[in-house]
Amino acid sequence: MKKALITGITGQDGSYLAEILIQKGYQVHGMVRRSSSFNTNRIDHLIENKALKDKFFFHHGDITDNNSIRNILEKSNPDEIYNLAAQSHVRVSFDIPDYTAQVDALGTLNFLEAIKQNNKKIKFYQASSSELYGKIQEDIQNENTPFYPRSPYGVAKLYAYWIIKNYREAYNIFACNGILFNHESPRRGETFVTRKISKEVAQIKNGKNTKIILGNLDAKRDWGYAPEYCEGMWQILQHSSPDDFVLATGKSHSVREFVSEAFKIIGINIEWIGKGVNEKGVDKNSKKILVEINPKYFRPTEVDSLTGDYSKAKKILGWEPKTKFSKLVEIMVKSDYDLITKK
Ligand code: NAP
Ligand code: F7E
Repeated sequence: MKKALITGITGQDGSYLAEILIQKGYQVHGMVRRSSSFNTNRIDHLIENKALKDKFFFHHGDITDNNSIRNILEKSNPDEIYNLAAQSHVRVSFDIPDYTAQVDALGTLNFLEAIKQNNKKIKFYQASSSELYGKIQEDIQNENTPFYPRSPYGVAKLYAYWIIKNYREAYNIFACNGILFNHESPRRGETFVTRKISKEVAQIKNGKNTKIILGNLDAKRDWGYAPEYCEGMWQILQHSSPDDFVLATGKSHSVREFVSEAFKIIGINIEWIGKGVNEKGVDKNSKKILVEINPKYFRPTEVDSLTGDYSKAKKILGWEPKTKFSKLVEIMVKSDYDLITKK
């Protein structure tokens, strides 16, 4: 039975990847931070499932702590490691740049060193990001597009990207970068823009909220559906040689479009009036103001627009995104509405 170790297993991607690998017959080990409060809600169904007694294990640890990395490698003896752990919030990385670098950059190095010293046969997946492209140098970004990160998060992930390549070339380690564009789901953290919108639109429908306050509505992202991207992570490690791959949908939409689409799901048509920080989203029928801007959500340096070219992943791995933008928004709004109404 193959064994996989997932860091960041309590996060959006970690939880989907754990399900996918268990389904494929893996024994899955997860690294979980011992924090002040339990944060395992995305994997509780796996922890509590008695049928997974010999298939799913979690271990306390932190990727900034070399002792815990050593312990977890000894206990789990993995064939594959998926390094998904990160301080993953771009806006927050401006407030805690040092911490973000410790986790997102050096955390990756810690694992590579442990592999180099203990077992060079372990395959390693690194959660690289479209944030590497930042201030884009080409309209559509692929594996050859030059990077220009625009946040401490992006810069930390750039270190991780290059250290993966360096350990691959210097020590022949099977280490790969998945350069993933934004991917979302009902399990997305609630402070990322898509989930913030889907949750608050569902609350408005249910009468529990009256308005959504957002930052930059012009930002454009290439949004895909997270479970499909987690399947892609596995495919990247099954390829015959280690390599780097972009996973994306090839289509981008603005935050404003995401808002309009989300309100459509609950039967509201949004009309946009005003400009800049005074722009407002208004219900076309009732004329109620439903969306406003607060500059506190702006970033010191913004990534204006991202669109990925996934043709290499399609050609070599046979990977393709399936869920379209409007379906993704529908899945998220309906799931948040169900969550609220079931409470
Ligand atoms: P997420 O939901 O924020 O999950 C991040 C995970 O990392 C959580 O499980 C968190 O644990 C864990 N973590 C944070 N610091 C840690 C540390 N020092 N030691 C061990 N674990 C730590 O992120 P996601 O959306 O699933 O993304 C997964 C990975 O892909 C991240 O590396 C992210 O940067 C990257 N990425 C994401 C996207 C995207 O669109 N989602 C796109 C490209 C790349 P706690 O539960 O204890 O906080
Ligand atoms: O912002 C704008 C904001 O925080 C998207 C992470 O998973 O994907 C994610 O990073 C856009 C930005 O994601 C609000 O300014 C407007 O332009 O949802 P986000 P992100 O920064 O793209 C990449 C690929 C990762 O690797 C990261 O780990 O939306 N925006 N108003 C807002 N953003 C937030 N969060 N909140 C707002 O109110």
